Amino acid sequence: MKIVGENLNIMSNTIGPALRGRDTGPVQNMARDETAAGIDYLDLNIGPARKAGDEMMAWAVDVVQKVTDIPLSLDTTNPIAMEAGLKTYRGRALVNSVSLQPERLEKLLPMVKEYNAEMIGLLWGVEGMPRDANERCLLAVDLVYKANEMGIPNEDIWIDPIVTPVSVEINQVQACLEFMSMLGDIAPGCKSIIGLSNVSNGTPTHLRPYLNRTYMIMLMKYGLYSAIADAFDSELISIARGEMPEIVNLVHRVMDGERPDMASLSQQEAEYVKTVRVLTGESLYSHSWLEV
Ligand code: THG
Repeated sequence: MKIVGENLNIMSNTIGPALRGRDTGPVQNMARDETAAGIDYLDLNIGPARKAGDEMMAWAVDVVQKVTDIPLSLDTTNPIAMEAGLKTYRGRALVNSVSLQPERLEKLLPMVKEYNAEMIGLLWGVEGMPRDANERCLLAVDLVYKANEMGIPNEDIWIDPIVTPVSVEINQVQACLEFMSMLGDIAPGCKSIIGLSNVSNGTPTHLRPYLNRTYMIMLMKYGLYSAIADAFDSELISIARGEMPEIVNLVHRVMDGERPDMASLSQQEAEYVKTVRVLTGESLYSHSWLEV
């Protein structure tokens, strides 16, 4: 599995001011540290960037590509900033992201083609957030068709079903799992990607990695290709690299209905099992789910 490092983002307390103040040091240090952590892509997230977004993105791409060779995912909702980033970047970018709103499609699909980029197809429709797996399928088919019409092949499209916090709506957490199990049939050859940390938004910081790691393993059962995730969660990176097959296997067995004897498990195994039960909806989410 591929990990796209999420840490270079404008919401961060150190990176936000550095991006706005064009302060090279913190931005390049973060790019170096994420690269050293072993990620596969680096998400460069400047947000909506309404004010001079094009200058900010061009500057950020320039300073980041001086210190790392890993491919960049350009993350902004501002199409002018996106184009400035594509112009500046020497590599093959991942455009993050193209949703189904007509004005975004019209601007971004030709850009993906012109700059020979790859794209994240975000399943956000004209009416907003899809409500279940079926609505996600309809949006995915529509988006892939429109990208194909523009000459963008399935292999260059990474579908993002939009992950939402477990503390908000457990049905949406399951809808993404169900959608992932159908994606191969409805859009053969397309890749998949999720914003993994979204699932633990609103959860106490020290508990977030449990939800993130377990949900990634659950999605891997259905062939998840990549996740935008915390580059500094070393256990998560190990899982993505296939270095923790026993834990992956345990999570998948519990998803299939196996009920292991909790007393026979290590603490680590027990934590994964409890977390699967929260994410399948079998146990109710509360901040103390690991203790019960
Ligand atoms: N899909 C796609 N792109 C995305 C998302 C997605 N880009 C943005 C986001 N979602 C993924 N990136 C992040 C980045 C940081 C966090 C969550 C998702 C995060 N940060 C901590 C916080 O806010 O508490 C810490 C911030 C910090 O670094 O200080 O949770 O879904 N295509």
